[in-house]
Amino acid sequence: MGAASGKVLALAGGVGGAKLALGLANVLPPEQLVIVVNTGDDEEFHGLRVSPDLDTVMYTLAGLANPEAGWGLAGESFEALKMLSRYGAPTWFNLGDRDLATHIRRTELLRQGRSLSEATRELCRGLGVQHAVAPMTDDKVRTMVDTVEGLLPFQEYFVRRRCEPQARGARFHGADASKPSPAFDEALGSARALAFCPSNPFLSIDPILAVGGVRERIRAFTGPRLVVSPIVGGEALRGPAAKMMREMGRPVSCVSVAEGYAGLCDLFVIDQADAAHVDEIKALGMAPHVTNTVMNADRDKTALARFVCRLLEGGGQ
Ligand code: FO1
Repeated sequence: MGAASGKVLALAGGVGGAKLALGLANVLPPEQLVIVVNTGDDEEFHGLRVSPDLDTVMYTLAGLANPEAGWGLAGESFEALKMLSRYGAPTWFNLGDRDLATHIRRTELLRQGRSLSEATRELCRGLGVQHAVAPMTDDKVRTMVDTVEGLLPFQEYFVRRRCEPQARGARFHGADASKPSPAFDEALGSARALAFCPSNPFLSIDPILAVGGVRERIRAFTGPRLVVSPIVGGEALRGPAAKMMREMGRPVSCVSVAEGYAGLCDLFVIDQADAAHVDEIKALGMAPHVTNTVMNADRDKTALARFVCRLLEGGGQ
């Protein structure tokens, strides 16, 4: 990334986040990038600690992710799950045979007293991931989706109920008492730039912002702060972001996303399909930048990451 020094702090959750994280890892050397990941989706299944967004980022950076699903491992089998089902265990959350090894190892490390940050470092080492991947916090924060049926734990809403219950918002249990992980804390103090990946703002980014002190520190962050909109042409590329916006009575557009980032973002990247919205984004006090943000192929991820890095270097477009 030219002569720029210092790290870019990327905030990510879910599949869209992992895609841009991979692009950034293709463009920036390990000493210039730290990827901080949402852990509000974490859950315990069969006595094992599962950290879906951390795993999605790790597997994506390791080149092991299932490209169709976006989560889990490519070429996965589910024999252990079938066996669990024979024993009457609930199997609505699809844990693959090889994926289970990740959760077994993480759980063992946590039981030995290691932090989630340390466990993640060890898992990344095993997978050959060279860029720093860290949880948002080592404390327990759990996303609860506020639905017309009441509060639902994130995976219950997302996987078991397929995002069907009408949502009114989300709460992040434990967030008030939580603190940023050591890598996040350090990056908030020393990174030269900050990028919000195109992740669901309510379910993937808000939990990161809810960690103790994080929102205030990002408000006060002195380097450039950039957001890539996860809403393209009035729809979410995947996941329930657009459905949730509708249910919460907000227009489904990149402008609604931008409104949520007021005071936290200087540069707002939107897709060509949304070029008509640049003036509304300017009116929110952010500099709009238009490019292709749809990341199907690896070259799209790298191209978007290059665009982001140029903006963060002050090169503009
Ligand atoms: N998502 C699903 O839609 N169905 C699943 O059965 C499922 C299993 C799963 C197992 C391991 C893992 O790391 C992720 C998994 N996910 C599954 C994805 C995950 O629930 C969501 O993608 C994230 O939490 C949202 O960002």
